[in-house]
Amino acid sequence: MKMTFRWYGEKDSISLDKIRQIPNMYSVVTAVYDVPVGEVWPEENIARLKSLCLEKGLKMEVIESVPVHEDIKIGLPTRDKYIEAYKENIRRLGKAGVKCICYNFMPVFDWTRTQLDKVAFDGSNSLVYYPEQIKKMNPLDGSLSLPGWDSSYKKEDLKKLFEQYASVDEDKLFENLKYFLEAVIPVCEEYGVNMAIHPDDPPWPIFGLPRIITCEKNIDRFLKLVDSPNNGLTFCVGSLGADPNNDLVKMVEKYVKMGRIHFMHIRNIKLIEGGFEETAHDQNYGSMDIIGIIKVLAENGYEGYCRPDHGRMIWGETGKPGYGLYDRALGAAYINGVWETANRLLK
Ligand code: DNO
Repeated sequence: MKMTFRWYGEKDSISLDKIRQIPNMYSVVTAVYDVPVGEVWPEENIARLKSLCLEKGLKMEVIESVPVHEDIKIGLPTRDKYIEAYKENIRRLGKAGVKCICYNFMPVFDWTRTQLDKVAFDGSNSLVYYPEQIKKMNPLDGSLSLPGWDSSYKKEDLKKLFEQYASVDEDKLFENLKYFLEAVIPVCEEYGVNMAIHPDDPPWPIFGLPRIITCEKNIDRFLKLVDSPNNGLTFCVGSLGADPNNDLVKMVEKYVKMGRIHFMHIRNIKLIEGGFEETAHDQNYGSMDIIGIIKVLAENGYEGYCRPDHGRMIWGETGKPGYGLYDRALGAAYINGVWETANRLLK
């Protein structure tokens, strides 16, 4: 398993100098952030990111994300031009040594939380999803701003998008995903890049928009859309784990045996009725069987990438919600410890 850390590029307040000091750090997970969704990333931007990483002894083998344009998800005729641009991005990234691209197929909204700074018993704060809060949220009234959301949307754009999605149900979304994968996976095969879809977070429909990467049945369906090893998963524990019906240890075991997990996002959440609170990564802080998951990865010789996912804000740190340095570094250290122990016990 290769340990990685998300880095938001040169504008990130967390420097590569800090990231490289986290034990066992292998690669950054980054992206070209200043190009609009659907456009081709300039080769010099990719090369610059890579050389900044290499200077610090870090690789740049994982990209999160190359975002998928909404026209592709909706299935508009204009999707073909965005798919061509996506293919070109895969080629350019593959040539630059990128091995894994994390992306998602969630309509309009990426990860969704109802509060970003819920104070916990120990004075730390973290992201939460409370059902009573989500009921009061209306994305169309223009008042919402959350870190996972594309803030460039104006109220009118959102309204239009919701109208366009009115005819897109789960089956249609699957169909559009298949169309996209059939075009991009051959390029991935040629350039040695793995596509790793990120599950929907949370794994249920929000604001009336469909969500499909939510459970074992749907992931099975997804993997068959294009049955290639390059068509795989980002197995995000906190996303899939928000639905208590998902048996994560069983799912990880199944998909790692199939060679279809390319990237692990590991974090813990505490489940509450209809929602969850993000916690420290450690097993006993939340409801996820973090140890059980890492154990099956070890037993199956997992060689893909892993990153500590969202951290809490601790020690007075402020910054991008979920993406501070300290708690994610503690998360990486915890994951390293469990991973090393699991491997030692196998010998
Ligand atoms: C949240 C992240 C997601 C993820 C995208 C991938 O913290 O895990 O925003 O990057 O869904 O496209």
